[in-house]
Order: sequence, then structure tokens, then C-alpha cells
Amino acid sequence: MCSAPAGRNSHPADRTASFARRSIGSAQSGGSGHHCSGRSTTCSNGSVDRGELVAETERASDLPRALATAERLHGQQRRKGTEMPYISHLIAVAGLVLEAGGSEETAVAALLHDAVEDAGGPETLAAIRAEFGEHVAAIVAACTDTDEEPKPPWRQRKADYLHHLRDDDLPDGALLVSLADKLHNARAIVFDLREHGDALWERFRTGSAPDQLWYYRSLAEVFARRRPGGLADELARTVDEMARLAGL
Ligand SMILES: [Mn+2]
Repeated sequence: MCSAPAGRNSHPADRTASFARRSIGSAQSGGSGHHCSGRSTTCSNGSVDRGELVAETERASDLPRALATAERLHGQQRRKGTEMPYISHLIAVAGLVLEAGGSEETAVAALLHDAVEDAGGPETLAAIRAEFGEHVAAIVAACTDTDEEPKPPWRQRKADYLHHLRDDDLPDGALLVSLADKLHNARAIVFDLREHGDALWERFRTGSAPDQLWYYRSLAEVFARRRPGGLADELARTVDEMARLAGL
């Protein structure tokens, strides 16, 4: 349940099948319109040969593969109530994870953290396990509050997730991904409250500012206790600002 639910423009099963069928290497397809000749990694105009740069990056890191996978899974989705591509949220959460000192493996999980809930359910989780390993899959599973469709009632789902965050056996990195996810969502709410005022709340399933404030205040309390530090402090400050703007 790390997600702010996105629009669904294609059937989740279609995306999952596509994800499972395509090879990892498809991340390299597509062209920039720029071509260099020869084996050199640097072109005469100073730019780097794209093909070799991508190949080099993919040897060094799972992040490009995870980003390509996230793009395939969420590519048609938009951020709630906006035209913003959903992938912007996933890139931002992965960035927050890395800035907070998280491992590359945790950042990979951050890129995929909404995939099970919003892009294919258990089949997608199995595909993530096969391609990125048990630990990444465990973090993604821990960030998923439900793979049921339709989703259970909002308040119960959130209460269950808050309870789940207090578990002692969460995989390493799960609290960091969840915290980064909540911080990015909270920042987006604050930004949109400044931009659109109270009309913002109509985007949410509950449509209720007090419900959202209850949820974000509860999250801030849990993270302050379970993962204290700069990111948890920033979430608390952001929730305070959300409350101020909402007049609550
Ligand atoms: Mn999310």
C-alpha cells in the first residue's frame, strides 16, 4: 500500500503478461536520434556513445533494469488527479532512498514498490522475485497493503497497514522504502493544497481531509519510532504543514 492509487488504463493482467514475456534487454531498445561511429565511448562532439554507455551501466547496476521494468508496468498510469506520469513518483521514491543512504537493492525495490498493488498482483510479485531476487520481492510485498481487487474499505486497509509497519520481522529496507513513499506522497499533497486548496481532497477515495490527516499523522508517529532520522523528521514537518494548510 505504498501507493497513491493511479489511473488504470489497461488491464493489470495484460501488463503482467507483457512484463513476464519480455526480456530484460528490451530496456536498451529505442533511439535517441544521435549516432556515433566506431568503438569509442566518446564521440567527437564530447557526448558518450549511447549503446556502450547503456551496456556499461547495466553491467554495474540493477537500477536501469528496474526502471525499465517499472516503466513497462506503470507506463500508462498517471498520478492521482493529474496528467503526471506515475513513474515520476517511483523515480522520486528511489531518489529519496539513495539520498538517505539506502542500498542499490533497496532503491530497486523502491522503483517497483507499487507494482504488485497497482500493476498485476501476485503474478507481478512472482516475476519480480524471478528477475530481481528474493529480498527485493520481500520489500515490495511488505509495501503492498492489498493485492485484492476491489480493494477492501479504506480505513480498515490503512489501519492494517499501520499495524503491519510495527511488525518486528519486516525485511531490511522495507521501512525506508515505505517512509520515502509516504514522504513523497505527503509532499505532493502539500504542493497541491497550495495550488488547488481543499478541492484536492476530492481526489482521494475517502474525500475527507480529517481521514487523510489521521493517516499521515499516524504514519509520522510510527516512522519517528521505528526509523528515526532526517527522513522521518521531514515527514513529520510535511504532515504539520499539511494540517496547517487544511486548517486541521
Ligand atoms: Mn507509492
